[in-house]
Amino acid sequence: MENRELINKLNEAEAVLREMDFLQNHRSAIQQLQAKQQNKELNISVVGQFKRGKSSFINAVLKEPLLPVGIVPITSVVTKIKYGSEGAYVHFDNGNMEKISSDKLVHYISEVNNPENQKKVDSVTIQTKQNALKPGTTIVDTPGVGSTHKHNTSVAYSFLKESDAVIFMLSVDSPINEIEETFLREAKKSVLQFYFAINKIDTVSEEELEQYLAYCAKKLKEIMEKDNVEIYPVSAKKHIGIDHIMTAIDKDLRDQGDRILMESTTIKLEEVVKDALSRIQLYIKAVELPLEKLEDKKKQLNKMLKRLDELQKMADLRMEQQTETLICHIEAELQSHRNKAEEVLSRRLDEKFQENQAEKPRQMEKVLLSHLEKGLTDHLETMNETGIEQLTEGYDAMTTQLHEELTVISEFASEIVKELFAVEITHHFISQQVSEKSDYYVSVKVPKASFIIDMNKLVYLLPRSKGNQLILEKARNLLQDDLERNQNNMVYNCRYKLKESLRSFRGQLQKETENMKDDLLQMMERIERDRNRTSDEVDQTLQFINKQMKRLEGVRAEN
Ligand SMILES: Nc1nc2c(ncn2[C@@H]2O[C@H](COP(=O)(O)OP(=O)(O)OP(=O)(O)O)[C@@H](O)[C@H]2O)c(=O)[nH]1
Ligand SMILES: [Mg+2]
Repeated sequence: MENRELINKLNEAEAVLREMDFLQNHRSAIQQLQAKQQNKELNISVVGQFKRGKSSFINAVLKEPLLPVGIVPITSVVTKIKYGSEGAYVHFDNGNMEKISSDKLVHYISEVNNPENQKKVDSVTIQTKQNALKPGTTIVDTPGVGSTHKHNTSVAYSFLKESDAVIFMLSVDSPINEIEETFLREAKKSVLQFYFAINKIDTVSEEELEQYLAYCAKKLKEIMEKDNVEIYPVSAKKHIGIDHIMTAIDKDLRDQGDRILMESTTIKLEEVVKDALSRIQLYIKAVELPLEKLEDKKKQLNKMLKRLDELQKMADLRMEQQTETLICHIEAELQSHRNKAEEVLSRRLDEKFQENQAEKPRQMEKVLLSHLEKGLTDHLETMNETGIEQLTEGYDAMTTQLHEELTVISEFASEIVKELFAVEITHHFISQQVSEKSDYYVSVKVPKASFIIDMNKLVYLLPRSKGNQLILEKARNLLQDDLERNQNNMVYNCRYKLKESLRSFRGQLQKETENMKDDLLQMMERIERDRNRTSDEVDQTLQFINKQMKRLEGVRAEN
């Protein structure tokens, strides 16, 4: 398709949508595409799971530490870096814009300073004269997907729709996981041009890197359904490989920039038009229904929406039950470890006691305590690892289930529409899974065991056998107390982490179902409003909408 032709299609789609008041979101999506196409603006987004080094990578490209980086999820808003006279601008959700100095960036971009994007920032734009950037090309830092900060994931997912090329950031310290796979599968629906960067190569040997690259190539070809994928090993920290990937991207943009932009715009135009058409079809079907039938459908819809509420409540309840079961399981597992530790360590204390009976109480105390300390530390570490393992497994199972529940609910909603009006509408769900051990920010800590035996000084003055006996008893008590205290602590931490996750799952589940319900109800309301007009008016509206639909179908057919 020629560029001119694409611009004509965009104009045609915009003109059609302009006349349809219930499709104004679709219209503004088209307007954005028009502006990008006209100004030849290309967005290259750096995307991937959190902490893979996306912001560090952009800093390395720009050769200056412009963006905040860190070991916890950092980037919380989309940050666009373009060529232009130096300056940083914050764009707020309400349309306002504020110029800020670059040392203030962190106040808006970072999760810590702007948690859950409380400051309601839509995006931040940084202009720089850095020659790594060509005019018209915007490199975009996006929040990482998959962390417990769910809003970061949604922001990254929605920005895919504005991306023309994607630098997908992976890192040698982790195999490609489900979060990344799901994200990639979604990304390839909206973006055609991919560059895979494998970061942090400074942390592995050449041999390990070879292995990792071979693994990645195989896995990525499978996910992308391609015979070949281009992979670029880099170290953002040590500035290795940055020029290589950027030169490749530059060359592609120089040689094929127009084609990349056109193809990308074509995909996006198709997505918007397809969605708009399904909504028009639904509208027409509903308007054409005889009034009593429409009443009937409305009743059915309300009934089904109630069922949607029930589904949500059931999912919610299941999650809660699962959390409780998991905690009980972890508790039991820790208890059995604790019993074993107590048995083993008591026996060891007894043995040491026997061996050192001839020693003075002070020496006996030293021997017993040093054995106790070592033994306790080992056992507590094992207990802690077991706890984390169980938690990770259980958490994994829970998130997988949540995703399944969400899919069921979403399919149910689509079914409602299909059954009532015979129109396909898809509700898009973001699937997330937090599965890595390193993802536990509320870590299960091993509290230092306290090894001070509060011995009455008199014990040292008692006859050797009596004094030693007392010291053994104290050491045994200490062993029990310490195991108990630590076990309680570990269970408490697991419970806390799980409850927090449950709270955030719930929020998401509720939000998604509410959105879906609102969407359906609004549609229905509108149809009802139109139905209250005279039949002539309705006929006219229908004729008009049918005409508009044909025009929109025309835009689609030639794509
Ligand atoms: N060793 C090593 N560490 C790196 C490299 N690149 C980034 N890091 C470290 O990885 C951590 C995460 O880096 P960021 O750049 O903040 O990662 P991000 O992907 O932008 O993270 P989010 O914004 O939370 O999604 C930081 O501690 C960086 O110092 C690298 O090439 N080598
Ligand atoms: Mg970042």
